[in-house]
Amino acid sequence: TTGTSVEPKTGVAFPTALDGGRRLLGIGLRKSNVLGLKEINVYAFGVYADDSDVKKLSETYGTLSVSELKENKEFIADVLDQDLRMTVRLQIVYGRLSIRSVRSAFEKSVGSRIKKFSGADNKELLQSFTSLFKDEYKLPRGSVIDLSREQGYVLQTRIDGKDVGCIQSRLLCRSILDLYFGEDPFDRRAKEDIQLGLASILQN
Ligand code: DAO
Ligand code: DAO
Repeated sequence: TTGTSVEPKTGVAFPTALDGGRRLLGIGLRKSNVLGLKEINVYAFGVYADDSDVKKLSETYGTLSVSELKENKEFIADVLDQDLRMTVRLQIVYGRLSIRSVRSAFEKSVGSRIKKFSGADNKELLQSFTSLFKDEYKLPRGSVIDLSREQGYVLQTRIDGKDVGCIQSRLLCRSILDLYFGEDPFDRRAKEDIQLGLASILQN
């Protein structure tokens, strides 16, 4: 049976599993500083993974215990980089988000990861994604954005269940997931839960 898990600071609820069976690993909060003055909660997020895909890593890591896996950097790096189906669900909390601010935040956050992993700016890759953000889209409080890595490193984006586009890029998939459970994540507590969740899948 599917329950929900609630992000405590915002009250936003996430289903513990998505259609197709992806399981919730952890939830957290993306904040932002407006002009360095006021901190706002921008969105709550939940990270989901397909169990059977994560289990493919058991050949490499299956002999490790949950606590060893939790600390294992190669394991997390493989989950970030391998062709495993995952979804990050964002639920907008901030009520005055403009597409322009989404675009510029994205260029900063995802752009810095693309540069970190590839050593280059890859402006075309960034633009191929931000060009999906049409100016007429609205993201009012409560909007749900699903960013999914589908088989073959296809990044699929849905807004309120509606497909807005797919981009095939291993680098882009990894760069987006890195925001949530990479080296410098938006929410450290969430990353710990995600690591524990991933480790538990392997030990089941
Ligand atoms: O509009 O004044 C403002 C501040 C907005 C902060 C924007 C942060 C955007 C984060 C990306 C949201 C992705 C859905
Ligand atoms: O939080 O800095 C961040 C980046 C989050 C990824 C944002 C993707 C937003 C895609 C939806 C755009 C819809 C117009």
